[in-house]
Amino acid sequence: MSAISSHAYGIGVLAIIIGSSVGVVYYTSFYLPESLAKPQVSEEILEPIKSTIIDMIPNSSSPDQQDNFMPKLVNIQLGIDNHVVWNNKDTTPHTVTPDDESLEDSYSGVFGSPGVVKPGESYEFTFTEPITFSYHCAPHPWMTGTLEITESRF
Ligand SMILES: [Cu+2]
Repeated sequence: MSAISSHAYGIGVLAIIIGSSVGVVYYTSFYLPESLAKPQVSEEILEPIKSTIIDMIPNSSSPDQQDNFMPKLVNIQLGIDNHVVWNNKDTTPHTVTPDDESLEDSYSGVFGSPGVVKPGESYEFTFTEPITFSYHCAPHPWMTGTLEITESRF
C-alpha cells in the first residue's frame, strides 16, 4: 500500500468512526428520548377531519347568564373532531381550566390555557386519548363545560 492510499484509508476509517459516533450520540440524546416521551399517535388523530369550536359567548362573565361556554357539553370522536378551539367572543378575559388541574394528554401534554384567553383570542388543544372531564373559567367559576372524548365509531 502506498503512503498516499494508506493516508486516504486512515481518513476514511476516521470518518466512519466519527460519523457513527455522531449517529449514536444523536440517537441516544435526541431521537430516543423523543420517541420514548411521545406515544405513537396516528395521522388521523393528529390531523382530524374537523375542529370542535367552543365559543365563550358575550356576557359570559355574568353569573346570571346560563350560557357561557357554547356548546357546554360536547361529544368528540378521535380522528374526527378531536382538535378543539375555544374562542373568546366576550369582552372579558377568560380561562379554560380543567376541574382536575393535573389533566394531561400523553401526547399533547398538560391541558388548560396558560393564563387568560383575551377577547378575540383563542385556545386550542388536540386530544389524542379517550377522556371525559369538566372544565371551568378560573375568574368566573360558574362558567363550566364538559368534554366527552371517545374512540371513533367508524
Ligand atoms: Cu371567565
